[in-house]
Amino acid sequence: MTATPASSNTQTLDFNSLVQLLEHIFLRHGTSAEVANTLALNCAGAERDGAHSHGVFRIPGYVSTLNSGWVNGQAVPVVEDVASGFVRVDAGGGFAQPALAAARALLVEKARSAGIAVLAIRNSHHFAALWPDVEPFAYEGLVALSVVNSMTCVVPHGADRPLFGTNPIAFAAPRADGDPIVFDLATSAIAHGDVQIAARNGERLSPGMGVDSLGQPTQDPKAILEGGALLPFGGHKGSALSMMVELLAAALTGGNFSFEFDWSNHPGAKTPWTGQLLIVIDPSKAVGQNFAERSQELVRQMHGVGLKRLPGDRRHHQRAKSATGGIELEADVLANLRELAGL
Ligand code: NDP
Ligand code: PYC
Repeated sequence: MTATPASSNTQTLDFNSLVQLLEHIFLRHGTSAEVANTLALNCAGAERDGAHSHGVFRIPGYVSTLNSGWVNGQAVPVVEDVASGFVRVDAGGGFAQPALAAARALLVEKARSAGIAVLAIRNSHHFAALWPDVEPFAYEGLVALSVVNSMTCVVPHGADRPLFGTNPIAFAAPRADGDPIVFDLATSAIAHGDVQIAARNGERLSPGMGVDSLGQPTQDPKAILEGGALLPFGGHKGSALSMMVELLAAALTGGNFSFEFDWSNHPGAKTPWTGQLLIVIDPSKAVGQNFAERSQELVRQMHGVGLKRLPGDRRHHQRAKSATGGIELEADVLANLRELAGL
């Protein structure tokens, strides 16, 4: 494992070294080798791309969850071929990413033959960024959309108590010249992970993100975390999207709504036990010009009207930077990871 000092309080690791370190942690805390590899690649990829709210910041939460017995780190997903365009997976109370990996080949085969295919994952825990689940499809020329619901912490627009999760939506589409177009956004005004990071760093939030335990607007992340709640982004519009995520990721898959699970008997549990839906489309079935050329034209026009940053650009830029300069971690964070790995 190579780590070089970047400055007095940061160290730099290459991607494979970080993956290995994270694999050690997952294995040491009871996952199978396959689950350890899948989660380590996911988490290291998020850190590499600068998606800090779902990179190594999440490792203590994974560990406390595994230790609490809330998630099955050894689960073997059961894949069901339901129809020409529909695949179901029972994740067995394990993580969603191994369930996706187990069903992926069948899903792609169906999308390529039927033009569109749905993957409905249930009985699953998703604690990660969502873009890693969709981006690889776009590199294969497919369009992919995914939604996952999380845990009750968002007040629906017009209500006075939390019900929805932070419920992200991720989308990926190929384009002719360049990285795929990818966006991945929580339907809450801010991801729960970013509220935790702000609280840790003693920062205040922008207005309109959350309420305190009395339902009063607050910019204090601790007040949101300690009995308060988040708001949807964009008022009634984000709230409608969050409702859609609950319907697609839970009602349609057979998973739990964000308000349906009770982890109170598992102190340390952090991973939402819900469901996830993916829709994969083969654009070669559509009429007209090559889709990737059309998406490139859209990007060209967006740049033409002055757009400097597409969604996904920041992550792709950070990925390229990490490939040459390595992944920088705070020395105390790296020391904690090594301790969790027993190294
Ligand atoms: P952000 O608000 O940081 O970003 C949302 C999207 O907008 C990204 O695609 C981002 O691209 C893009 N973007 C951001 N700023 C700009 C800009 N100025 N111009 C153009 N595009 C921009 O993400 P969220 O805080 O909403 O979510 C963070 C993460 O949390 C996501 O990965 C999400 O999946 C995850 N999450 C996971 C949950 C789970 O249950 N597993 C629950 C909730 C959230 P870029 O990536 O390049 O910055
Ligand atoms: O950041 O909102 C979030 C989140 C919930 C579950 C995993 N991440």
